[in-house]
Amino acid sequence: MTKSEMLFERGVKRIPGGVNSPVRAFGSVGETPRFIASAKGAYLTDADGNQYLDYVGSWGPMILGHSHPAVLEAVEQACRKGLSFGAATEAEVEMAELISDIIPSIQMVRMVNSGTEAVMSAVRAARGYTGRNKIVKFAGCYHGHSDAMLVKAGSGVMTAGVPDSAGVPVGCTQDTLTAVYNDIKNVEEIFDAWGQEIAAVIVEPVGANMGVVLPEEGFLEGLRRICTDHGSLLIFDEVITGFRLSLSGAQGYYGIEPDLTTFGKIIGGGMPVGAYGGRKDVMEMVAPAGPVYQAGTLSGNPAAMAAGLAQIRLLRDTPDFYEELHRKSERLFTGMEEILKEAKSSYQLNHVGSLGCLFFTDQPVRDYASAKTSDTKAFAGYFSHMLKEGIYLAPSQFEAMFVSAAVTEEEIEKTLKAVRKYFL
Ligand code: KE4
Repeated sequence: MTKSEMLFERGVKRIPGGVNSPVRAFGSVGETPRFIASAKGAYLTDADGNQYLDYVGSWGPMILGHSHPAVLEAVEQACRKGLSFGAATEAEVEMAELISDIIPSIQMVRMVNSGTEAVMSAVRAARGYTGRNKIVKFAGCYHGHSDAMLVKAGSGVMTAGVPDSAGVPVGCTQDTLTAVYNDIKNVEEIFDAWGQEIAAVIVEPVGANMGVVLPEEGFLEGLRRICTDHGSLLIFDEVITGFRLSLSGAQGYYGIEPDLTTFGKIIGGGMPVGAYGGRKDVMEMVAPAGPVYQAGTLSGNPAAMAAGLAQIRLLRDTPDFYEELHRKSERLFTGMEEILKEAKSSYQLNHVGSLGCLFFTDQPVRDYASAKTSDTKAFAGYFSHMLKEGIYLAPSQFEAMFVSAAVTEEEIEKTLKAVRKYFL
């Protein structure tokens, strides 16, 4: 038995499914989850000493690669001063200033401890500010596991959302309406039916939880127009795209200004951090400035702020960081497209910046329904092949490839060689 197998066997006895987050169980790819012992640069090392070239990057945070010396140094220094005070610190002010100086739509920001918490709080702020209850989300977009977001689309625009998880009372989802990604007409129908009751639309500006699905021309612009016209707030969930697609995330990349934005992952540099922010008049509704309550013992934790500040400053100050990351990513993804073409495969590869996804379907993937036509068994076969070749992909067809700055040209060629070996 490998160490990972032994650890998994032990883990399942004491942890639900043996993991602390479901996707880590490798359930949809039929492999034993690899228990990771350490990581450096572009590589993970598992408990058996096997090395993998990492295209998950902890689901996004490790955009610089693992164990970046400047980030580790900043955290070590912060830890020596104490781990947590439950009191205001200079680092939190610096973090709020850094994020709001970089992103034009962010006038105020509140730190929390996860993307889930950021979304839950932003939705509450939007409801508090507008005095309305309904929220529109999109099928296939994932916004963390707060009750109101765990919803299955009700059939037709008139029906309220039904819970998509056990333990979620219908009362928590009845105000969540589900629309079709890239379908502005559907959003207009929902607003025709509920317009004055809709507090906000929340959207992943690039879908990255149904695999990678790009916003089509006019989609994000349409959401911006519709929200403005109806006095609803537009919330960009940039937990994945924030500081990834550009220094100003997807809103900078596509030039659309949301009213609120949620962050996670990259802003924590690998430590548990989330944040939500945006218009001052909305954020001043949040306690203790205003009547919308939200709190957190470890929000703005000093060690986590040190990691986030170090990482964001590196992204801001490294010349041509995003140009270089996108150039390498483009080489990888277009290289994969060429292999698919040579193999006369009709599989679909969606990519933007350092995010990409190979869909095992011959249909263009533009929303959740088309993503779901993918052959997940075929994906599992590809996943296992790549793992054997030492390439660590997200263990699910409906996740993204995350390219980090630590991946070199040689490693991209090594990846393409492994892809070629599978398809040709
Ligand atoms: P967390 O609570 O996991 O920090 O963030 C929730 C979240 C919110 N919004 C978006 C767009 C997200 O992608 C996420 C979390 N992403 C998943 C990966 N698809 C996290 C991986 C996991 O659940 O273990």
